[in-house]
Amino acid sequence: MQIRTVATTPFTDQKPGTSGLRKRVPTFLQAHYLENFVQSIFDTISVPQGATLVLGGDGRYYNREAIQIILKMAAASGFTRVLVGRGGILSTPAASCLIRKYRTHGGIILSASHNPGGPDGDFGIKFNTENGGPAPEKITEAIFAASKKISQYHIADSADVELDRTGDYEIGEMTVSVIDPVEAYAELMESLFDFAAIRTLLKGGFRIKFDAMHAVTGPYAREIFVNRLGAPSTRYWRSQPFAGEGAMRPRHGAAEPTGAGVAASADSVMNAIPLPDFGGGHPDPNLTYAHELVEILYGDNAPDFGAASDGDGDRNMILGKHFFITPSDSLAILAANAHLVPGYQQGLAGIARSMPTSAAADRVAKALGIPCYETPTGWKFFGNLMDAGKVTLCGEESFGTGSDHIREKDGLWAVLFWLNILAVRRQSVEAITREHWAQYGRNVYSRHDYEDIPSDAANGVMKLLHDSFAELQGAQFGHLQVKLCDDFSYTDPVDGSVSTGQGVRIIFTDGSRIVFRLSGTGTGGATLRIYLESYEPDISKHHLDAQQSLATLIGIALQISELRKRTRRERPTVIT
Ligand code: VG1
Ligand code: CO
Repeated sequence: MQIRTVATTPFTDQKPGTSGLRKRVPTFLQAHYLENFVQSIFDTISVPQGATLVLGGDGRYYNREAIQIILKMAAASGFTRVLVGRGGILSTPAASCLIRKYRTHGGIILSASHNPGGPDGDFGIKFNTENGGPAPEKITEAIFAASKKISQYHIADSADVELDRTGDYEIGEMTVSVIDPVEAYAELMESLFDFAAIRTLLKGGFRIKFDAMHAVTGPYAREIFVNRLGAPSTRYWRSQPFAGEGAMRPRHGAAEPTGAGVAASADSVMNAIPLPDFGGGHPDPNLTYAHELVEILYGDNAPDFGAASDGDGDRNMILGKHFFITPSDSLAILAANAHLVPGYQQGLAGIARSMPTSAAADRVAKALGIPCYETPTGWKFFGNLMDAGKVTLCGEESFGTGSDHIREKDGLWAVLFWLNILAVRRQSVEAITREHWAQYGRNVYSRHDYEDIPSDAANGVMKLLHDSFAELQGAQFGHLQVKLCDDFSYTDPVDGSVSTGQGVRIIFTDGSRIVFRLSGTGTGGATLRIYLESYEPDISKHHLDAQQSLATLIGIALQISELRKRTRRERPTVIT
């Protein structure tokens, strides 16, 4: 095998954000752009002898081409084997599962998660370390540093590998093992949850609807819900899941129903075929972008349970019949009911949540007598806590929930966790949530996103807030008084590393909070997120709409940030 060394010059913008490097597709299509970043990863992790790499992505536009390039670069950088999902497909949680199962030297996941795909959409790449989790900041910073001084990369001169058929292929000395992307992950799920109980629940007429949003979870959901759990499906899905574009169309050429057809159909999994542009959708499982599912769950003859996942399968949205659960509440409810689930019956070591996530989980941790950790935004901060055995469950307000079964958040895992609880408790999603609030009180919560605003305006808002810290301290707004305002910083209790600038917090004496943060996953302009939380112990007020209950806090947030004036936006792009 011939290895080519190619001279290159650095790009200055390859700084990984909250979750890897994300850019518009045309940026990634520039000559050497992907290669530079991949070489920077390999140079940073210094590939040991005999090392294996996991490789796959969410199937978005440029996934396959990028995989061929990375395979040839892995061969040139001394890997012995690469495990790649058939068709180039691996969900983020499945990649984490494989890294751990086969003890590989980490993995590369190609995804821009919930960002839209297609030729004008986004592409992304992230590196996960040997524990299966996203590379910690010290590694992403080293990769960025390497990318700024790179002068050459190495790539094998070889033919493309057949990605659509499982089996072993050679690139020089390196073996490429094309494996089933679902099998190991589905087995892990069966080891954690009571599949027999869930099967009985579904057989008894409990109706579910899972929206894969034409993203990576389609093949996983079909295998788990339909093939293994017996959820109804009008069509036959081959047990061999996704094997590349077109290879998994339903039998008899039956097209998947769309629009009203989806609602009426008895299919438990909708939008189940991964498409390179996600069918033109925005694969973000929230009330705005997963509106098709929301309409079904809030419509006539609604199913009992609805769920959706994002582009790469690590997020989840949970809905009951005419009912929405915030991800913060979902984390707390899973924790409070974990003893009902086989994989967690031995108890929880602790819980961790990202700073902007509501304190609902803290109340459960307190009741269980276990610690609750507050980390910066991004799953990479949970890894050390899980590796050290300090926490079992983790969650973020951004529809991310997971546990120490892997080192990523895990969308389908959260759905199965809920189904397992429902199979045992035999109550509705709404009844379980209301009972939870009655016991612990309700942490009323909402997030307002102002997407794609000019960076200057966004930075101006953040600067204004910083400059106002002294003035805000102790300030009175109606019946609310500011107890503390700061920019959140975190000292990792395991390795002592410090992360600063993680979001402006304004905490009131009654425990209410406003948090301001700039997104680290966007690719155009800036996205400003405002997180709002107040605590309502009074059960007679639990039925109130969150926006109504939070109106005072929303007003304060707009006032102190001068947001409307500075961004000229009258309202948020997305409210969750
Ligand atoms: C967002 C979420 C964060 C999540 C991150 C990656 O980051 O807020 O909670 O960990 O996305 O999730 P930001 O910086 O845009 O707020 V994923 O599913 O996009 O990998
Ligand atoms: Co994601």
